Amino acid sequence: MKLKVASKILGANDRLAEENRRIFTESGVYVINLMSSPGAGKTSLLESTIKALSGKLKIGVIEGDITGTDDAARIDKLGVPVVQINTGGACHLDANMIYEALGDLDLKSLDLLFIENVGNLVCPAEFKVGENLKVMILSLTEGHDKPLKYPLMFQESAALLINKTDLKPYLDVDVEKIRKDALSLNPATKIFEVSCKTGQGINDWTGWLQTLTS
Ligand SMILES: Nc1nc2c(ncn2[C@@H]2O[C@H](COP(=O)(O)OP(=O)(O)OP(=O)(O)O)[C@@H](O)[C@H]2O)c(=O)[nH]1
Ligand SMILES: [Mg+2]
Ligand SMILES: [Zn+2]
Repeated sequence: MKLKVASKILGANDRLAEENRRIFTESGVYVINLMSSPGAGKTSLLESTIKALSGKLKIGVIEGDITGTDDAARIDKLGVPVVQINTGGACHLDANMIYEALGDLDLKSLDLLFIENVGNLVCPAEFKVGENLKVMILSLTEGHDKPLKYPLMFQESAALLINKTDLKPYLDVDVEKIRKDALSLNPATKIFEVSCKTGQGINDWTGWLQTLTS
């Protein structure tokens, strides 16, 4: 009985995600659902990406947080359209939350929309929101054991950004193991080693984004 209820709820979410997908396609906007643990660098990556693609792609952002507007304020400073969703306790975004935010964005004016999910390495990967792709960040400070402990997000993501590479000299972390385990879970995943602090690797990432949206 309990399993039946859970699958019904997911079914309803999937249907609404399809509706969001239809709206995005009609508007000609490419949508990326960006996921990671709290603090891995989602907003920092968006800041670096927006700066690097300024004048090349028109970017918008939906920020998801349990509470507060700090992340939206960071994006707003860069002059990019942004909507903040507060989930009021929920630890992931779902399709309905995104649907309700869409009225506050001029989708037709955008090439690329990022949805920054709530910081959480587990359930954001379970919910479609209408995105073209899911992308995740793992920062080096989280450790090399994460792909095998939290496999779903690695399986679901078309790209994995390994962030905070500037901290490598200070950490006992095996980057090759992260790569190997992530590829064993999802052989098609694209891996980028980046530092949002130094800018290392950001051009490879934004180059890939441009191929997706061209
Ligand atoms: N050393 C270093 N610090 C980084 C890097 N990227 C992000 N940070 C720092 O990590 C902290 C968290 O970064 P955010 O971008 O806010 O992380 P987030 O994933 O958006 O966090 P939540 O939205 O709270 O889940 C900040 O203090 C950043 O300055 C990096 O490449 N190197
Ligand atoms: Mg953030
Ligand atoms: Zn959740």
